[in-house]
Amino acid sequence: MSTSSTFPPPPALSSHHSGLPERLAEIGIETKNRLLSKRTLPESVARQQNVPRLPPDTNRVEFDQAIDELKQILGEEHVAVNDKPLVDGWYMEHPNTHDAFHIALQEDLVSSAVVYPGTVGEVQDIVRWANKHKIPIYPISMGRNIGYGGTAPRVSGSVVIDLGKRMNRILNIDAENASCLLEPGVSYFALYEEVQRRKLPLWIDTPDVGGGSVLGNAIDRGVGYTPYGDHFANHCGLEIVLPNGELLRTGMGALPGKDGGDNPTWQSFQPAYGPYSDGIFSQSNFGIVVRMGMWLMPETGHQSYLITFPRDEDFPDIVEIIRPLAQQRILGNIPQLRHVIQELATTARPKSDFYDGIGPIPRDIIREHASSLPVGDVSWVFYGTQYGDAASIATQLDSIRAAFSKIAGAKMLLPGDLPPSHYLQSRVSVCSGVPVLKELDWLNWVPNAAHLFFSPIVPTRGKDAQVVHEIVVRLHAKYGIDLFPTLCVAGREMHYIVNIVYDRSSLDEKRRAAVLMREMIAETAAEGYGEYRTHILFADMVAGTYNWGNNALMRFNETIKDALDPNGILAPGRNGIWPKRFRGKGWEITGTEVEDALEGKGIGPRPDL
Ligand code: EUG
Repeated sequence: MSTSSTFPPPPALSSHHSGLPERLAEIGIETKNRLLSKRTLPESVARQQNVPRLPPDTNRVEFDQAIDELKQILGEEHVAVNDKPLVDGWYMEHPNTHDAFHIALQEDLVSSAVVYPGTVGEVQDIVRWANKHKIPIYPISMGRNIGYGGTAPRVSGSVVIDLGKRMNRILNIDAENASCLLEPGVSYFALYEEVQRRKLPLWIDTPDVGGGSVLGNAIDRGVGYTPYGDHFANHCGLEIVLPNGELLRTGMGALPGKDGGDNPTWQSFQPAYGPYSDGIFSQSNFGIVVRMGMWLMPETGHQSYLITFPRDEDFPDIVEIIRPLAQQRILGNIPQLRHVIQELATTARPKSDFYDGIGPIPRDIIREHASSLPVGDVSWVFYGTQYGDAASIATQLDSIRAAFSKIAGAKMLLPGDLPPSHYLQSRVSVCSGVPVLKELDWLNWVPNAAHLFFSPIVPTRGKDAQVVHEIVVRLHAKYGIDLFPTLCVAGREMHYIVNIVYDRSSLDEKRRAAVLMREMIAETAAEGYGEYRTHILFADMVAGTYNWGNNALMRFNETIKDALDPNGILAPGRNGIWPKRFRGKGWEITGTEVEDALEGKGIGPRPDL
């Protein structure tokens, strides 16, 4: 592998809140060079649409005036108009101007400006400014909601509030309570390093890649892979700027601490008294979360492993075996079940190394190459981790081995059975709370790779899993797209994550990815399955599937939205929730709008274009 530094090294955590820790510096250079050296797109192209893209219902004079006022409030240097060329960058150097993994045109989801508050008070000032000028604002914590929209506002011309750049303090780590209190700009990388620096016997919980915001991921209900992997379930206490500029603390934080201090149980008890309000501030546009408490896990022994299964048809049986193991909590974490195609992709080698034909890589070609890879010619690969002391782990592994041995040919491998470069070694880190970059390797599959997640929730039951799997397989084949399934399986449901990897330089690949998403959302919904999270461009469609009782849920959400945000300034359209000002005026994406945008028709009504 070449490590020649053709590109400047990624930013370091020591100088950038969103940077890479020193321990990953070398890997960061390799990852970046590998990804960027395969790029055929130029770093940027001239923008075709109005620059800057103005907020809706305003003109250039009003916009400039409003921006001048914002600069007076925050300081000139903390407001940047988005008028430069758009640069997609890569994971560690992502833009805050647009969606780096654009699925429509690069310019179809852009901000007018970005603002960098340094304090909670400044976030409140920005919200009041937005209400005064009726300019939509779109908060991001760090902007690494990759595959779900990144930093892009749903309404182009919104002013992005980049919270993380200047609000990135770890406000507290309480080693006795095993909890922390964080600002939006604290990444998994940063939190991990600080816990190590303080030599605390605590784990953090990280998703597959470690650059994201701990706070942002939790309020988007992301997952990780230690026993504390349900991030929203392990948060404790929020501080929120409401759309009218007021400040709210939820949970025990609503009870003032002694002498004006924080409540001593703010990070200890989640719901406190009265309605449990935190939920409505996750995956919503009802408030800007500026502080979050998070539980940390006492460190323990751990053992990662994989289990291979020989046949594609083993899939429903594997799911049936996982269910009781997960319900009994014999499985230590949320395991991942992947298809063997990902053994190829996680080598970081391009698809063209394996197959230079047109269309998806055929099953027999996957088989042929898998045969020479460490796991061999198998079909499904289960990645699990067990926790506790050595004797307990040994007992757990015996139970798990025995359960899966009902599938003929199932085989368990431990990290010592596999080479240092194998993907399982990175699972050892992730599943013990050590954030890494490894998962990005499969973005080398095609040049200019971007990815988009399809994320339905499916019962942990063989026949349900099979229904969704068949829809997904058939539609991927129909649109000629390689299928990368990663199933995060719990005792009663699984997140059936499909990673659609496409070449950003190809309008045709983008179109097929968009149609594939649209049809998968519709077909799975018709069978009763729905997504837990989605890209901003598919939010209306997904929200639209949760329509029981004449859209009772959306009408409830709209009632809350209109009460809290009468001017409709906060992240309009996020998670499919449109404030009154925008509803029914051509913003909702319910049909072929994304595909149409690829023909230059834009997203939403665009009188300014
Ligand atoms: C993954 C898992 C997710 C998600 C996006 C990606 C895993 C990728 C469980 O949720 O939303 C390897």
